[in-house]
Amino acid sequence: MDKSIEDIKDEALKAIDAADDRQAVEAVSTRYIGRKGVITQFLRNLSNLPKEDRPGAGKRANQVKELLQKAITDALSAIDARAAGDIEIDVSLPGRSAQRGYLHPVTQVTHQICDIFRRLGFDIAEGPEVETDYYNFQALNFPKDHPARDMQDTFFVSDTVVLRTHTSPLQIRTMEKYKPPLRIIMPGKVFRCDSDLTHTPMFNQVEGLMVDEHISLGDLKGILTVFVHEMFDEQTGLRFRPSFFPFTEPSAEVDILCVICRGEGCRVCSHSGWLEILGSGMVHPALFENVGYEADRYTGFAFGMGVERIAMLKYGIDDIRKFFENDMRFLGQF
Ligand code: 2NM
Repeated sequence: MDKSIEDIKDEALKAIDAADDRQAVEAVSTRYIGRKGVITQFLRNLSNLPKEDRPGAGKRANQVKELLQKAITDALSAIDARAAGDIEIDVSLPGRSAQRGYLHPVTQVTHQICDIFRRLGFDIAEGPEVETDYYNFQALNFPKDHPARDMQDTFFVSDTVVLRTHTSPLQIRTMEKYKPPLRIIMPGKVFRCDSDLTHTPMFNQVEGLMVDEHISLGDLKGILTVFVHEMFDEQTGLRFRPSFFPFTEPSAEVDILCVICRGEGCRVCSHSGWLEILGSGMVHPALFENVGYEADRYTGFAFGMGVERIAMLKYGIDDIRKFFENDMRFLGQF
């Protein structure tokens, strides 16, 4: 026997230490603890030793084999860890940027609308999306046989409970709770059984209400003119067109000069030069009776608009359903 087991151990450990990649470590492993390796050879040659020395030397050889096995495993893990570490500290790689969240365009436009009215002294009110027939229709002067109540337009939860078709029920609830003067604005989801290019079964509305003594159609026109100029721009003309709503008398729809052609006539405005953006009117005295206001003392105006429609006009979008498809390439543009 030319080398002692301790010499073999020291030599192997040195070789493992010097090996700086997986291939080198594996070569050391094969050379020392492989099937034809130095230790196997050493064990085979035990018979050359004096009989009494054999068990001790055999035991020691197996201990050294185990020790080398562990040193090799450790060396391999260290090499792997170093490789992983190299990637983490590669300062030449571009940084991983976190994606920043943003508000849905309909939410942004809702905020813009509410901000304009807040500056005009309106308070924000919010309320239930499931309403009774009384608040959604009856108190608002919709007669029992009004077509809006029809199954085709309204989602019924039961005979007397509906998904609100507008946010107006909240105006009744607010008037029941507070005396005039009142200036409130109500953003929220509303539901109508309807679906095409310009209608979805759920959409967002903002309605407003102002009640006091001596409120006139002039106040309605003034407030809505300021709103249009702030929401679009000062050059956006508007017109009030007579209309009908059960809860207002007189009623008017408000059109703005087409944002695309500025009145020349184009596809977007169906060659009329005008775009309808909201409905409005003077609150019907029947509503004041229903909430216990003195109908001969107070007057008020109210209006309602669809937020998606305003957003479509503002950004030139032709299909309302784009707002609800959640395609980030579309939503990310706002
Ligand atoms: C509209 C058009 C006209 C309206 C009326 C009221 C209430 F309850 F205060 F009388 N709220 N909203 C109203 C009036 C809504 O939306 C097109």
